[in-house]
Amino acid sequence: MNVNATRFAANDAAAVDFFRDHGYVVLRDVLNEAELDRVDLAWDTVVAEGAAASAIDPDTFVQRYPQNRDLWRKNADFRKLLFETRQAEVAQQLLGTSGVRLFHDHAIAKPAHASSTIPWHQDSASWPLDRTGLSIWTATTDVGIDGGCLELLDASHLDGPSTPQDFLAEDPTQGRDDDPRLIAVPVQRGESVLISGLMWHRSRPNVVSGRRLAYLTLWVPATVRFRPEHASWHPTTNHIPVAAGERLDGEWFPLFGRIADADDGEVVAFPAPVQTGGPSMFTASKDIRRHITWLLGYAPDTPAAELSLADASLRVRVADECVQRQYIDPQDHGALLQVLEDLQTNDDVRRRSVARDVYLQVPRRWWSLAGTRIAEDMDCALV
Ligand SMILES: O=C(O)CCC(=O)C(=O)O
Repeated sequence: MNVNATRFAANDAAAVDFFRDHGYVVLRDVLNEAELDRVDLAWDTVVAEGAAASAIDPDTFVQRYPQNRDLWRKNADFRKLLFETRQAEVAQQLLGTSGVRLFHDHAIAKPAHASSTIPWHQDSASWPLDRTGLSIWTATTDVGIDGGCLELLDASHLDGPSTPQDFLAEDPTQGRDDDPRLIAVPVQRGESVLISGLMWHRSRPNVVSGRRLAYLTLWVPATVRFRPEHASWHPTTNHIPVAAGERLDGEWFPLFGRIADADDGEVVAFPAPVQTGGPSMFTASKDIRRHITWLLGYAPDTPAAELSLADASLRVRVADECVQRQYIDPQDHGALLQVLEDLQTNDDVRRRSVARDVYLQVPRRWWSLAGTRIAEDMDCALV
């Protein structure tokens, strides 16, 4: 595999050319030592609060919910990292615009020997926006090739927008591994990887040591417009106060610099996700609810609150019914109950802490234990 060996100082003008040509660039000192320490401390606080809110121990919380979003909205240190560092200025410089908006921030941990693969994807395929932008990815430790570093397809931003990737539908080990453009981007603490929203990238598990914490801020040109049909499933859509087609605005998307009509650059349009009929990350929660509604014989329009998995007796009814209809072996009754409880916890953690089971481990277990067979029978019954 090719390994990146090119890095620039954050204020080096040559970085702009490299970014334009390659779709990524590694920069030193976007965040200084004190700011990196602040990321680590703030992350520990956010994790401790999220774990306590859902009565989970912090290590388990990070393993199950390695991605945590909207950090600057819930933590004063992450707020400082957004407003008092050079991240916005660097984003603006690389995008070549008079201003940028934050789309959102987040962090992804890959604890040693307890993480998985984030499959190949282009970030801006899941942004409900009409322009691409860039992400600033900063790890707070050295991250080597086996430590869960970013892997990219060099210059693949020039391929343009592709169909949004469905992490539940695709085998994460497949895809683009044979592409000769594949390049690993190991980093040292204090280096940031900036990637175009159109860049194909992934990260594999951290199989060495440490917790591999990456802090990310996602930036878009200040002229960007809301395009809901592009990716209406993205959770930030709920925070966008403007109408479709209008310029992005609102307190969730702070503006740095200014909006200049002259910056109205190239519009990107992504095709809609492909529906394969199998499990899909775009519809997983709704699909699982439909499975349960059908399985228990409720009307399709039954309000979600009446079929809440927070109700332990409902979970038992689902598992009993699956045994009864021979969707599962009786010996898997306990495993299915655990999946149902974990689905409920995922939902609880997402609502309380905006943290996510980024590898979709629990929905995968639902489909492999019972969901696939329920869906098949449901489809036959509905024909
Ligand atoms: O941090 C990682 O492991 C992957 C990040 C990534 O793929 C993303 O945020 O789009």
